[in-house]
Amino acid sequence: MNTSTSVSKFSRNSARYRGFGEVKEWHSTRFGLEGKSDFAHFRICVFQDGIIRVQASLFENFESNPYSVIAFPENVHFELIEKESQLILTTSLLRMILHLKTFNLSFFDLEGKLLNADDSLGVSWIGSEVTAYKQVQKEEKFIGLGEKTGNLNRFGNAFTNWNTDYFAYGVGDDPLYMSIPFYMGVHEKGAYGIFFDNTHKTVFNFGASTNRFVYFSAEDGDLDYYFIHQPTVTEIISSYTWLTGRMQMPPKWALGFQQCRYSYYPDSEVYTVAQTFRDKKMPADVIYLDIHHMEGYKVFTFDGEKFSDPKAMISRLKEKGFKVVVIMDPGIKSQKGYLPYTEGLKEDLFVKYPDGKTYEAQVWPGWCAFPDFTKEETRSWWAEKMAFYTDAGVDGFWTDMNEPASWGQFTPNLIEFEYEGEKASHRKARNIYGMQMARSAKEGSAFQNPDKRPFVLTRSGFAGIQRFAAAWTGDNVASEEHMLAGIRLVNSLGLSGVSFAGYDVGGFAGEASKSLFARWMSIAAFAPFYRAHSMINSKDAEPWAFGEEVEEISRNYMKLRYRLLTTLYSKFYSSSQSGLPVAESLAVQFTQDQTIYQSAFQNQYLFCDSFLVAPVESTKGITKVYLPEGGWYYLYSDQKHSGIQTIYQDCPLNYLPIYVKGGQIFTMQSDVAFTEGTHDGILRIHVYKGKTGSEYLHYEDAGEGLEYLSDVFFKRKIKYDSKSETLTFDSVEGKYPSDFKTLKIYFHGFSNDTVSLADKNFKLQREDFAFLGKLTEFDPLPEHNHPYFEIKNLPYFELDHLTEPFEILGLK
Ligand code: NBV
Repeated sequence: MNTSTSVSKFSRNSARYRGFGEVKEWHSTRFGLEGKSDFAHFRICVFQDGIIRVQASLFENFESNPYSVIAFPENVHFELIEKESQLILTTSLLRMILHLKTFNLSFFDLEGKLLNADDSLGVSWIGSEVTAYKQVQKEEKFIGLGEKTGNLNRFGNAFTNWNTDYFAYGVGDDPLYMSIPFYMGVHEKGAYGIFFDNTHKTVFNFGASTNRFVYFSAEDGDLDYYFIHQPTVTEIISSYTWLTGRMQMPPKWALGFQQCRYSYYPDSEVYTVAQTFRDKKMPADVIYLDIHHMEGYKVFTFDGEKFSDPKAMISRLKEKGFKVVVIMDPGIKSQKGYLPYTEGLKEDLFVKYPDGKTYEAQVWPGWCAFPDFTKEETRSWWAEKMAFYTDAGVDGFWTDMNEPASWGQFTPNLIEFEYEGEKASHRKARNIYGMQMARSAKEGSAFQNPDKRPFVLTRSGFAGIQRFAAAWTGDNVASEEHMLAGIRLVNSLGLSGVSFAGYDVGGFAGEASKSLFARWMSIAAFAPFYRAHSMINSKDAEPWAFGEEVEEISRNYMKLRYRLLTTLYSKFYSSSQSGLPVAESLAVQFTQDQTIYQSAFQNQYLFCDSFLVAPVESTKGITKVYLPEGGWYYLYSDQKHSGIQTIYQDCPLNYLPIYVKGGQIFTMQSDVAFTEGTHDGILRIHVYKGKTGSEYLHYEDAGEGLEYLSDVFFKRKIKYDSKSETLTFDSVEGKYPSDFKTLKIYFHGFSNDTVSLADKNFKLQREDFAFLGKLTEFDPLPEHNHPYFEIKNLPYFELDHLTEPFEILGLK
C-alpha cells in the first residue's frame, strides 16, 4: 500500500489550511450537479428557485443531519452552462457561479447584483474542521443566528454553537442553550440567508479579529449549507421555515399568562397562588410544577408528601381555569428498582460509552443515565412513560436541562448516540439532543392525548425546534440590561424560525426591583410566550409581591394581553402558516433603514404586525424612540407621528411606549379571567388610517384539539385599502361558528363624519371611548389612575356579526 497517498488527507499537514482545490470532474444531476477535486467532493442541489444547497466533503458519502430539514428539492427549472472555467447555474430568482479553478462560489440576483461570494480562500479544511470563508459586502449587516446575545447586527462578533447550560449568563455571553446555525446577510444590493446544516460544534465569525472575511466552520462533518435568496427578509424567513418546518398551532391557553417558580410546593401553595390570580382579578392560565414535585428529583414520580393526590389537585386547578405544566429533566436516576432506570437498561435506551457501558453523570437526582433521544425506541418509550403525567391531568411539558446538562458541565466526547442508526459521538449529537427530547415530549403528549394540541416548552434546541416546542431563554438575571437582552434574544429567535419564545419575566436569578418587575411584566405582555419565573430561595416574585403599584401595572398589561388575544391568536395562526415571527425585529420590514440597527433602537420590534414596542428600562421617565417609515399612533392617546424620525417619549412606569402602525387593523375582546373565560361577545376591530393599507386575517377555532386541521375554523380577511378608502370584510371560511355575536369597528385617525357602510342603512354613532374596561376593575388606586386608552370622540360602528362579505366606504 502506498501509505504516503492514503494518509495524505490526515498527515501532519492536516494541521494546516487546505483549500478545496480545482474541480477536476463534474456532471449534472437531476437537481443540480456534483463533482470533485483531487482532495474533496461537492454537490449542488436546487431545492427551490430561491434555495440552493451546497455540500462539500472530504468523503464520497456526504453526511447529513436527519433532524432539521423536512423539505425535499422541488422540480424547479434551472439552467446550467459551462463558460470559461465557470459553471453558471440560473433559476428564476438566483444565479450561482462556480469557479472551477478554485471552487469559489458567488451568488447574484437576476439583475446581476452580487449577493454573496466566497473569499478566495473559499471552502477549506484544517484537519477535520471545515470552513466557508465569505466576502463582506459594503455596509453588510448580519442578523439572526437564533438564541445569541449581543447586537441585532452581529457584525464584528463571533459565536459558537454548542448547547450549554449557563446559569445566570451575562448579556454578552456565548454559547447559551440553543443553537440555530441560520443567519441572514443584508446589504445595499439585497438580502440572503445561509443555513449551515451541521450539528457539530460550529463557529460563525462575522468579522471578529479579522478585516478580511466572515466565515462559518464546523469542528467536523461536511460543509452543508442552504443558500437562500428572496427579495425580502420576510420571504427569506419563510423559505428557511419551509426547509426546517413551522410551529403548529398551540393550544390557546398557552398564549395566556403563565406563572412559574422553582418550585411551588406543596399542593396547598399551588392552590393559593392560583386562587390569588382569581381573587386579584389578574388573568392567568398556567401554573408550573418545577423539580420539587418529584420524589428525589426522579422523573415520572410525584413526591407523595408534598403532592398526596396530584390528580385531585390538578382537577381542582382546572375548575379554576388553570392548566398545569410539569418539568421533565432527561437524567434518570441510576437506582435499582426505579422502573424507568431498569427498563432503560433492559431495553438499551441510554447513552453509552463506546464499550457498551452506560454513561452516567450527576444531575439533580444524583448519578443518572441519559435516555438516548436520538433513537426512535427511546422517544417512543419516553412518550409512553408520559402517561404518568397525562393520567394525572397534566396539560403541558417543560423540557429542562436538555443540553444535556450535568454537574461539571463537561460531557466526555466519546460517549455514543444512536443518531437514527448512524451512530455518532457526543461531538455530533450534543447540539441535537435537546431538540430530540422536546420532540419526544411533543410526540408523547400527542400520543397520550390524541385529541389535544401538545404544549412543550424547551430550553435546548436546534434548527427546526419550532416544530416541537416553544422556547424560553433559560436562566436570565433580574437586571435592566437582561430585560432588554431577552427581547433581542426573542427577536433573534423570531428571525430564526422560532416564533413562540419568551424569557423569565422578573429574571430567574437575583431579585427584581419593584420598577423592574413592573416594566418587565408590561413588555412581556408583548412577548409571544408570557411567563414569570424565579429561582429557589429568592423573594416571592408573583405579580402581587411587589406592592400595589406594581400589582396594578401588571394587571393592566396582563389584561391588555388578554384583550388582544383575538389578535395574538390570529397572528399565531398566520405565523404557523408562514413561519414569520410574532415578535418581529424591525430588521424584517425596515431592513435597509440604518437607524434601526443603532444600539439605542435595536430592541424595538413589531408585535403582531400592528404594534411597535419600544422597550425601555424601568429607571427611565423619558426615552428616545425611532419611528421607521409610515405613520405611527401612540397607543394610549392616538397621537399621530410621522415616520423616519426620532421622538422623545415620556415613559412613566405605567406606560410602555407602544405605537400602532398607520394602515393596520387589529382586534380586541373584553376582559376575560383566562383564555377560555367568557367575554361579552363583542369583537372590537380597530382600524388605523394610513397611507398604505393592510390585510388582517382574523382567525378563530376551538382553541384546542385538531379539528381546525379539517376546516373547523373561522377565518376571515379584513382589508383596509387606503386608496379606495374602503374596509372590506371578505366572506367567512371554515365551519367554526365565531365566538363573537357583535362587531364593533373603531376608526382611528379618520374624519368622524364620512364613514358609511355600503348597502346598509347604518347610522354612524359616536361614543366617548375612554378605555376598554371598567376603570374600577383595572385601576384600583385613584392616584394611579392611568387608563391605557384615552381616545375621545372615536367614530365606530356596532353591528351584528355579519358573516357575508360587506364593505365600509368613505374612510377619509
Ligand atoms: O428546575 C430548576 C431550574 C428551573 O427552574 C430553571 O428554569 C431552569 O432553567 N433548572 C434550570 C435547574 C437549575 C437551576 C439553577
